[in-house]
Amino acid sequence: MSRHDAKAGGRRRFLARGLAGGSALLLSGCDKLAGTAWFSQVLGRAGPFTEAAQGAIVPADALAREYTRADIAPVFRPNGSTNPPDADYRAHVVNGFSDWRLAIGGLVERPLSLSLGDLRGMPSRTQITRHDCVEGWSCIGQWKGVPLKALLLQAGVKPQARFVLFRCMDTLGDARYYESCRLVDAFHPQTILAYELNGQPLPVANGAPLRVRLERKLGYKQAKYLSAIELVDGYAGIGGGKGGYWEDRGYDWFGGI
Ligand SMILES: Nc1nc2c(c(=O)[nH]1)N[C@H]1C(S)=C(S)[C@@H](COP(=O)(O)O)O[C@H]1N2
Ligand SMILES: [Mo]
Repeated sequence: MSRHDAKAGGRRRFLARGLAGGSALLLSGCDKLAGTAWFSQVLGRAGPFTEAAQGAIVPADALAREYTRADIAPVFRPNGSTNPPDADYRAHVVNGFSDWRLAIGGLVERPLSLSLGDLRGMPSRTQITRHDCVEGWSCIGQWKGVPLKALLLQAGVKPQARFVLFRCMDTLGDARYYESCRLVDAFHPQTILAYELNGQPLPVANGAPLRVRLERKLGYKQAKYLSAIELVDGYAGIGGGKGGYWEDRGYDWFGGI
């Protein structure tokens, strides 16, 4: 088996396990499609799915697979920043996040400032999903949080807005972490701002007090330590201009799985 074939097989398995409901159907579909030249090229990509590649195969509102309680890993492996050194973040840890607020602003009709209590008081969604890090590991955990859609509807997204930007409180190396996604990903039913992991308040190592879950995307898109959400019409002027901390360092912006 050539290196290309091995990669293609990996991508097929990745795809087959990724989607709710139609897994078997998708698997056979992929097996068939794998014989065609264009699809082999897609499968043979070294990186994650780009927007065009994923869009050609599955609709934007397709659900990520959800698992059962028996599948939950005993410890959800932390990665990247696990104990941010930033002074403002340390102060939040010391006072149990009681002064912390999530700001929602930018291109919205009604900017919001929400405490953890405000968020916990809103209708929630709980989901058991698999997190896939590009470094080559996966972990299944149960997340509880507020659907981002509900917050965006409350804030009122202005027509010029095209992307949702996530601001984080941790400095990793020389820059603060940040991320962004399309509006269609932000409105996806499984996109939540999680304040609980496996039935407990979100641990510091996994992004306390609030982190994003974008279940159709790779690990680096799951921004931890949120401080603000901004609706923007582009991200070229933000950070290194590529839409995220790891994107500025060469990773694909779409990061689809
Ligand atoms: N703010 C922030 N978010 C982040 C990171 C980070 O370093 N800082 N690392 C990313 C990466 S690469 C992964 S795999 C996941 C890890 O989440 P976990 O610590 O809950 O496993 O968070 C992502 N979100
Ligand atoms: Mo990651």
